[in-house]
Order: sequence, then structure tokens, then C-alpha cells
Amino acid sequence: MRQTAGNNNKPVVGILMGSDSDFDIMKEAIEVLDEFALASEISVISAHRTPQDLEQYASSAIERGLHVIIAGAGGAAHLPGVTASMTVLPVIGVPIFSNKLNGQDSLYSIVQMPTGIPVATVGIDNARNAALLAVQILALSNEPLMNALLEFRKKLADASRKKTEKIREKLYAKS
Ligand code: RP5
Repeated sequence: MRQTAGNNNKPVVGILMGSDSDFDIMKEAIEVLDEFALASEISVISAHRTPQDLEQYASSAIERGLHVIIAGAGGAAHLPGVTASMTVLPVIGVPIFSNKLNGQDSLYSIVQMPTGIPVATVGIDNARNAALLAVQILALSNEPLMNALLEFRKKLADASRKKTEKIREKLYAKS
């Protein structure tokens, strides 16, 4: 069951994407948030096609109880930046890979924000990292969440250490 930072079922993380074509990547963020039992709210809103809806979403985000917004977009990816311009909540941008310019268009559109309106930008298609960063932000004021995060990091380190063993096995199997 999904929970929130405040132990009710209200979403604390807003997940935005410019189009339903971004969903395959952005659903990875939802999966991570689910792993940490954090409720999220998913919406398709476009900075270009539905700018009025974005204004409404971003300007009401705090009163609706959101603490962090993750926004993924591709191409002329203005969604994270425009969202950040209309709320003081932390906004994490996910550049979505695009065939035309290999996602560099998305990355540069999101990362090069003017001073004063930051967007925390993760790697191209790295929605998992966006969600983990959101968890880290929320964990600062939530001890059980911080403990879950520390446990996650421990498992990650354990899995990484096993990789030495794996490649050595491969190497010695050959010789
Ligand atoms: C962006 O344009 C969206 O975020 C998406 O990555 C890209 C293509 O959108 P569709 O043409 O698939 O709707 O706004």
C-alpha cells in the first residue's frame, strides 16, 4: 500500500510528463517511489500544448500537499523549467531520449536554467535517479524513510561488491 511522508494517502511527489510517450521512462520513477512506500500523483501536462493547465498545477502544488515534483520531457523540454518558475517546491528534471538529437536537446533544455530558478537535472532517461533524489529530499524530515534509504544504499554496495567475484569467476573460467 502506498504511504506518504505524513502517513496518510495524499501524494507527496508529483510526477509530470510532457506526453504519454514519456510514460515508459517515467513509470520507473513511480516504481522507485512505490519501493519506498511513497504516494505519487502522475499527470500528463505539456508546457507547450497545455500551458494553462501547467500554471494551475504548479501554482497549487504546495496547497495540494506535494513536497517534490519530478518532471520528464523530451525535445524542447521546457516542462521542468517552467514548472520550477511557478513553484518553490524542488523540481527534478528528467531529460527524455529523443531520436532527433539523441536526447541532448532534452538534456540541454532542462539543465541550462537561468540563475534563480534551479532544476535538479538527472541523466537522460534516468527517472530512477530522479525518484531516488526525491526520496533523499523527503528523508531529511522523515526518520523511517532515512533508514529505508540507508538500507537501500547498503544493498547497492553489497551488490556492487559481488561484481568483483563475478568478473573473477568469468576470467578464471576462461583460463
Ligand atoms: C515533449 O515532446 C514530450 O515530453 C515528449 O517527450 C515529446 C514528444 O511528444 P509526443 O509528440 O510523443 O506527444 O513535449
